[in-house]
Amino acid sequence: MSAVPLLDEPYPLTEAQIEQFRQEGFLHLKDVFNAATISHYREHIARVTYDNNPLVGKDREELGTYEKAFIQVTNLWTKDDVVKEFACNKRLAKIAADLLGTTGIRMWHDQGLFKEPSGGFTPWHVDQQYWPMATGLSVTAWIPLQAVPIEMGPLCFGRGSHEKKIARDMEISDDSERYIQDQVKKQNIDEIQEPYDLGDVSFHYGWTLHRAGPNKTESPREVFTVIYMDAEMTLMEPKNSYHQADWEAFTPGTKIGEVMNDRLNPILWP
Ligand SMILES: O=C(O)CCC(=O)C(=O)O
Repeated sequence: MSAVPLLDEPYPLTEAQIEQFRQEGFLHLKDVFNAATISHYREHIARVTYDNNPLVGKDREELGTYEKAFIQVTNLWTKDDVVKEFACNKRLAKIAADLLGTTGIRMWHDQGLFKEPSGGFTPWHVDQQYWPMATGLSVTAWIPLQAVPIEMGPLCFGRGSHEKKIARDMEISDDSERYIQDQVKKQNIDEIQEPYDLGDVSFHYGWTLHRAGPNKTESPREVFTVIYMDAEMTLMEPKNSYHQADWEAFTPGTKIGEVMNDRLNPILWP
């Protein structure tokens, strides 16, 4: 079976699923891709991720909690045309538009997030504290390239936490893990952690609290993510050094107050 045509076919969402996403801040979807599609693109995503592994040559003992969590490579779509085909697929971009309720969707960036067999936990955090975006209309698609049982470190979400304004200025670290875990308990936020079957994809807002456990298996947890934003998203004035760094990395040609119409932010839907 050819993998490619499935990439652009719509995956219809029900009103109930859209409502659930907006209330809970995340949504876990089944059978978004078939095994042939994932295995075709996995090979290319894995090659580009390992070829650009920033941890090569580093002493594992010297790494901080965040670096121990995974190999992280961004903007794979700019490094390989086959990965670009997958990262720019219309199926996920249309789901992002339906969930955010926007007429158009742009790429913010993509990532390979590979938790090695020894990979540690991913501390609690919110993504959008890193991004100089003027509104909260951003969403990440988390796409496992193999099934992810609990012992491999799937994502865990704080239900409804995108509305709570917790730790919105905390970088991902041991401190964010401690502080957010404490707030999750104090504020009775449900922690939702589920295994992923091959073909599952989850979506979470940029302001949803999330973490992941360590990878206790003998195999790498290979995950690709695509981060989407409203096609009308404008660049806000940077409020921290991460905003400044991500401005330079992910939308360098955009000026403050402008729509992020950089060559790195193509419109993916419609
Ligand atoms: O894959 C992980 O362990 C963390 C991923 C994450 O934080 C994200 O995709 O926003």
